Amino acid sequence: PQPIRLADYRPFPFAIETTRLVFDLSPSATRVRAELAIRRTGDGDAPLVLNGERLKLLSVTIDGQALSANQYAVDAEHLTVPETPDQFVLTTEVEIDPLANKALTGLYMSGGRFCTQCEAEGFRTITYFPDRPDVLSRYSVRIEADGGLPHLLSNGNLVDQGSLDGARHFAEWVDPFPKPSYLFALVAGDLDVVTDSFVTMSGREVALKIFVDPGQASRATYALDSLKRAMKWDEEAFGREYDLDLFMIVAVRDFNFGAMENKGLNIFNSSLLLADPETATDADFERIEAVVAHEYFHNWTGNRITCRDWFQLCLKEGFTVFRDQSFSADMRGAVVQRIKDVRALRARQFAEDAGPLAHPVRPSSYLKIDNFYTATIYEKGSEIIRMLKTILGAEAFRKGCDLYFERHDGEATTVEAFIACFTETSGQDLSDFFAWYEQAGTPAVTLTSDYDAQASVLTLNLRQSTAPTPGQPTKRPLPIPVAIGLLSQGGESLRDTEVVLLDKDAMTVRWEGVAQPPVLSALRGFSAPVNLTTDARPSDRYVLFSADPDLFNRWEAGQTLARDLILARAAGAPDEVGEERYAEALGQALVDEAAEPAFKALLLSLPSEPDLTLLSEEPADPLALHEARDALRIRIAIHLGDLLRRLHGEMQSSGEFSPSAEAAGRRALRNACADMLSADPHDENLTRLVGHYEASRNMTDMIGGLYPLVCIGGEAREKALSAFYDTWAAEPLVLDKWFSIQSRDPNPDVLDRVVALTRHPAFEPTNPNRLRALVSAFASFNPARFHDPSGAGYRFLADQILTVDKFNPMTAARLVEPLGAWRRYKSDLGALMRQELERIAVHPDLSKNVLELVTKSLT
Ligand code: HT7
Ligand code: ZN
Repeated sequence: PQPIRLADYRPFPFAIETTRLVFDLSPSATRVRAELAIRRTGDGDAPLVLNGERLKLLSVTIDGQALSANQYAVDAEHLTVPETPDQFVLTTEVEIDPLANKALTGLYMSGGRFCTQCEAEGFRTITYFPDRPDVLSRYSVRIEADGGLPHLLSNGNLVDQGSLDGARHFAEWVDPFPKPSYLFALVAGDLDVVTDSFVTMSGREVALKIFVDPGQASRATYALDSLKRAMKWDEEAFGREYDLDLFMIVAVRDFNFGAMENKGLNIFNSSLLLADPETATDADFERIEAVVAHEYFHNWTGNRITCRDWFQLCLKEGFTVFRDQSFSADMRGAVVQRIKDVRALRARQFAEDAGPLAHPVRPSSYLKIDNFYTATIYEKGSEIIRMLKTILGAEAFRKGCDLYFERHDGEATTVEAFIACFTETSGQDLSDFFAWYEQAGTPAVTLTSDYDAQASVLTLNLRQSTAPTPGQPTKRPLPIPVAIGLLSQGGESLRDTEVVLLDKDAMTVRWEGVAQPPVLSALRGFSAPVNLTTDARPSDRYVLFSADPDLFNRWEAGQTLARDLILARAAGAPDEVGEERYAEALGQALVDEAAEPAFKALLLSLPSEPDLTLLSEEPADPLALHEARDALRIRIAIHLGDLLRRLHGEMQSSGEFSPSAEAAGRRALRNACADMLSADPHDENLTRLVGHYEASRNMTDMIGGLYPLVCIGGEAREKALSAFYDTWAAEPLVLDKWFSIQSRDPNPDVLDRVVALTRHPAFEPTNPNRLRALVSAFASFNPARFHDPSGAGYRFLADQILTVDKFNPMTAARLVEPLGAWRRYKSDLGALMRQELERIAVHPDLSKNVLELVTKSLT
C-alpha cells in the first residue's frame, strides 16, 4: 500500500454545500440515501471522486437523472464521476450491514443499538462522500426505524419527529454548523435519559441530555456534573461558549476508543461515562471528569475550528489535551495532576519516542491514520502548548488563543496558522519553536554547575541532544524552557524559579549573588518534555526530597532515588545502606503534616516496572527489575511497617462516600499503604489486607484490597477473586476490572491463568474493553511475566493480534506496541519478540493497520 504524504495535500475541487442523509435503519440491511448539493470550486474539469468502502451501491443520480454505467465508476474505495456540471445535486443510495460490523467504525450495533464512529475515516463506510476533514458541509438527517428503537439521535437540533405507517417512526435533525464528515453521528436505540440544563455566559439555556442503557441513569450524574463544570470552566479560562441549544452524550459498551466529540452528540465508551461509588474507582471518576471535559472542549478546538488534513491532528488533540489537563488541575489540584500527567507522558510517549514507532507530533506520512492517535500526538502535543504558554507568559498565550478562535472559526486549518496567531499577538519569533512539531524523539538535557564561593557566582552549563529516530538521523536544537530554582544545603529556598530558555546545543548561564553553595532544583514542574541528567549527588536529592517548595520536583527527587537503587540492585550491585536511607526519608515525608494525602500516595508509589525498563541503560531484564523493585518494596514495608499500618488505619473513612479530590486522596494513600504492606505478608499484614478487602464498601477500596491479595497469591487470592466474581458477574465494567487485575498478577503462573481466562465465558474478544483488560494489561503492565524466557507471552500476544485483526484491525493494531519494543530487551528476549513480529508480518490478509505497525517495528 502507498503511504499518504503531507507534501501531497491538495484542496478538494468541489464544495459540498449541504448534505441531506436519510437512514432507513435495519440491523443487516440499512439503506442510506445521500443528497449532496455540490459546487465546483477548483479549476478545470477535475472528476468528482468520493470515498466509499464496503457499500452496496443501489443508485446514483445527478439532478434527479439516473447515471448510466458508463457515466461513473466504482471500485473498492471510490465512486468516480468523470464529468459533472459545475453545480448539481448528486444522490446516491447504498445498503450497509451494521450487524456484521465488528470493526466498530462507521455504523455498527452495540447491545442492540445503532451507533456510529466516523473519526477518522468511518463515514466512507456509511455513504459515498469526500471523507476528509477539510470538506465542511451543513447536514440535515432523517432517521427512520422500528418503534423498538425509541430514541433516534443525530447532530444539531431536533426539528421534527413522528410515527410512520405500521410500527415505524422517524426523527429529523438539522445541524446549523458546517462540519466535516468525521463529526457526523447517529444513535438509535432503547435508552434511559438523564436531563439537565446549563445557562451560558450570554444567558442562553442549553438542554443537556445523557443517554445510557436502561437502568443505568443514576450512574450518569457524575458525568453530567462534570459536563457543567467543564462548560463553566471553558467560559472562564478560554472565553468559549457552547453554541447549540442541545448537548447530548450517549454511552455505548463496544467502542474502540475512549470517546468521540461528534458535534452536539458525543459518544462515549461506557467505561468513561458511568460511575457510582460501588462500581467505579476514584481513578474512574477522575478520568470521567477529564474525558467529559476533553470531548466538550473539542467543540471549539476541533469542531468549530477543525484540521485541514489528518497530519494536523495535534492541532485539535494536543490543544484539547492541554485544555483538559488545565481543567483537571483546577478541579483537583495542580501538583498531583501534573505528577499524574507526567507519569503518563513518560510511560506512554517517552516509550513511543524511544522505539521504532517514534514520529513527530506532526507526522509527514502514514499508511493508516488510525495508527496515529498516539501518545505523541496527544500528550506531547499538549506539552508543546504548555511550553508555548511558559515561554510567552499566561497573558500573551491567552491573547494568541483569542485570536486563533476569532480568525479561524468555521475553518479547517493548520498548525502553522495556529502558531502564527501567537507570533502576531506576542511579537515573538516562534520559527524555531516550530521544530517541536517536526522533530521526533525525546531531547536529552544535561545540566552541570560550578559554584564560585568567593564571587558568589553559580555557573550553569546546559546541553541538549536528541538521538536519531526512524527517518530523522540528525536533529536540530529545540527551544527548551528549563525552570530552575535554588535551595540551600539546609533546604531553605535561595532563589525562586527562573526559566532559562535552552535554544542551542549548549549554553552557559551565570547567576550572581548566590551567597551559599546551592542545591539545584531543575526542570521544575517538568517544564519541558525532556530527559534531564544532572550532576546532583544523592545528598542533594535528599534535600529536594524533603524540602523542595516545587512539589513536582520533591516527588521527582524521590522517584530518582528509588530508580537508582532499583537499577543498581537489578545490575547486581545493591546499595543496602542507600535503601535504608531512602526508606527512612520516605517515612519522614509521609509524616509531613503539611503534605496532602494524595501527594503522599504518589510519594509511596515506586517507579513502575515498565518505566524502569525504559530507564535501564543496559538492554532490560524485566525479571531482574521486578525482583529488584520488590526488594525495595520489602525493605520499605519492613522499615516503615508501623507507620504504614498507622496511616492505613488513619486514612480509613467511616463516613459517606465523596468523589472529591480530597476524599479520593485519603483513599489513595490508604491503598498505597496496603499495596506496600503486601510486600511483607506476615500474619498481621495479611489479616489487615483481608479485612481491608472484606470491609470495603466502595470500588476504590475493594480494588485497593484485592490487588495486594492477588499479589500475595495462594488461598487469599483465590477466595477474594471468586467472591469478587460472584458479586459482580452481571456488571460488565466491574468484570473488566476482574480480568485486568488478574492479568497484572505478578506470580509466576500468571500466563497460564491469563490463557485460561481467554476461555472464560465472560471473555468477549469483540469488546475492546474486555480485550484490553486482559490482553493489553498483561502485555503492558506485567513485564516480568510477559517477557517469560520461553517466549510464551509473546506467542500469546501475537495469536491475539491475528485473531482480532480479522474483525477489528484498529484494536488489533493497538496490541502491537509491546512487541515493537524488542530492541530494548536482552538479546535472547528481543530475538523471540522479533520472531513473533515476523510471524505476524507474513500472515495472509493482514490489515493495513497491523501491517504498518509490524513493518515499522521490524525495520
Ligand atoms: N477525537 C476522538 C478520536 C477517536 C478515534 C480515533 C480513531 C478511531 C476511533 C476513535 N474514537 C475516537 C477522541 C478524542 O480524542 O477526543
Ligand atoms: Zn480528543
